Amino acid sequence: MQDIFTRDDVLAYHRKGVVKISMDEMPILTDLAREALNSLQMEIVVGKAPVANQAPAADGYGAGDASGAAVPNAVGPTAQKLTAPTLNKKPFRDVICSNQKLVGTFIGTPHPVMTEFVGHMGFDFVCIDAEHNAMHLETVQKMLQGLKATPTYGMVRIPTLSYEYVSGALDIGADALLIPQIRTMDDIARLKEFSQYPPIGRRGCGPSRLWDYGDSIGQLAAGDINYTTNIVAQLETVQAVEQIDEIVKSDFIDMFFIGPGDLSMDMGIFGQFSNPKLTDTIKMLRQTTAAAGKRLGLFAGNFEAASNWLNSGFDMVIVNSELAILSGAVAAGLKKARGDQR
Ligand code: 3PY
Ligand code: MG
Repeated sequence: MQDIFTRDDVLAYHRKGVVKISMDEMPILTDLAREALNSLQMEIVVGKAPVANQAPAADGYGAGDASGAAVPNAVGPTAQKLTAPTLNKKPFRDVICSNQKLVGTFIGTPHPVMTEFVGHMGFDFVCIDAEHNAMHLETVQKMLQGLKATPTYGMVRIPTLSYEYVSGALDIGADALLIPQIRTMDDIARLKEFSQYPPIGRRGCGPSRLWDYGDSIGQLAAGDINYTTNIVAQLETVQAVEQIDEIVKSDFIDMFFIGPGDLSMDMGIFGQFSNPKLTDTIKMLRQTTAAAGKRLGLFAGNFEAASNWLNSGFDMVIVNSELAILSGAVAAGLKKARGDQR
């Protein structure tokens, strides 16, 4: 009798870095198993699979080649792709660097229930905002864990440009980092150093959540070593705007993101979102980033503004925050319930 192969069976092989599952005869696949095989780019091979695709040694590295050197367990298309943080999702790199327009929202509530809840609402990603809320990396990690069971990606806005936050937030499995308050080329150089593995930068590697606590760290040797590192840099200071021609040349930055609140404040016109000084600057930033082949996102106060920005050529919007959306919905609902009497 044929075996029945479930999604859990696929995931168990995936966790071990197996790309081609070798079986004596083709099992009966459940719909979810078929879906998981497709999304993880895995396949079932009837007969013997190549040695390199067999289950790894328990230490997360293969037994070694003839010279005794350790070889990574997984080779092939999924070798560069993450397991823990992006389970059942394609790597965020394939999304953020594609032509897909992205819609997200900031998360200000420091709890995994909120990311889990919002993660099922249909946003492409949420941005856990550790710049403006009281949450440190332990909390952010739990929030990313809450998101794991959802189809939504997890970006993290770190509070300061430091080795601890950049490397730490990547290690706990952020699909992308949003970096606020970039001002100088020195900031860009430090960001590069902190976020990229050698020889490009000096980020250390370790058995973090990003690498399944060590189980999949062998993948680091199997392809583009910085494949999982997605960096979005904010343009929200006058200094950064003045140096935009240099800043856009940063090849390790995957997308830029305008913060109109801070930018307007730095320009001395805080909150004047229709002021031509601000709107002309935003236009110039769109043109300059586009000419450099860079993607550009922008903060939107509400869904209508988000739709306008996307229709006018922006690649990504972060629509306010989950708390602001809740607040707006409650205000509108109460007004309706009370017949607009107050
Ligand atoms: C700003 O408007 O300053 C922002 O950072 C929005 O995210
Ligand atoms: Mg800002």
